[in-house]
Amino acid sequence: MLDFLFSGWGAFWMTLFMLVPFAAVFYYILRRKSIVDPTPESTARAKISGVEVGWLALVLMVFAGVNLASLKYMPTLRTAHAAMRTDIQSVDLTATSWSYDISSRELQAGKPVRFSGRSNDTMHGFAVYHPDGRILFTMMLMPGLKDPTSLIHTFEEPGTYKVRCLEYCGVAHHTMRDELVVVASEGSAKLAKGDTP
Ligand SMILES: [Cu+2]
Repeated sequence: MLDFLFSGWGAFWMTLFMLVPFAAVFYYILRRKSIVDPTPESTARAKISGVEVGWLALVLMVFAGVNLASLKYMPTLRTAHAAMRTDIQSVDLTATSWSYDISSRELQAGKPVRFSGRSNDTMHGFAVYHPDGRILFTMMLMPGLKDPTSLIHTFEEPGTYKVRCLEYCGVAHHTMRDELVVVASEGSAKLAKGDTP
């Protein structure tokens, strides 16, 4: 069931479903004012402004609350935190039609990786997929930039992560693939063997 919600059609039906309450309220007001009682509104002005202020306050509170609660999920903040760590791994990559030159294809889980990418000829992408098929992130590599495009990501689990180009770059674009192998970090490997940390 949950898997369906994360598919394209799932998202489509969920969006439609979320519009149902709005449609119902809209219909209710329309019907009340055009069929049940078409006379001018009898509610006192003062009462309406009180309701409006309360409503506005509620909306602002929800807005501020949701934003504050979701701050920690912002990629920029995660990146800033990861960039401060001293055990960061660096990977330089260069895209040339239709392959990648990657400085290291073996990475450790649990330690941030800074990907710095360039393109030698045209626009390329560098998208990394979790072994279960989820896309983790994608980078857009533009040719002719002075500095590399960079992004920091921390792999949580060991496994083979597929890389694909997600920017159309010519006739062999679909063959532009690679792989990264994420291994358990030295620290976690010790723990797995049952040693004390
Ligand atoms: Cu491509």
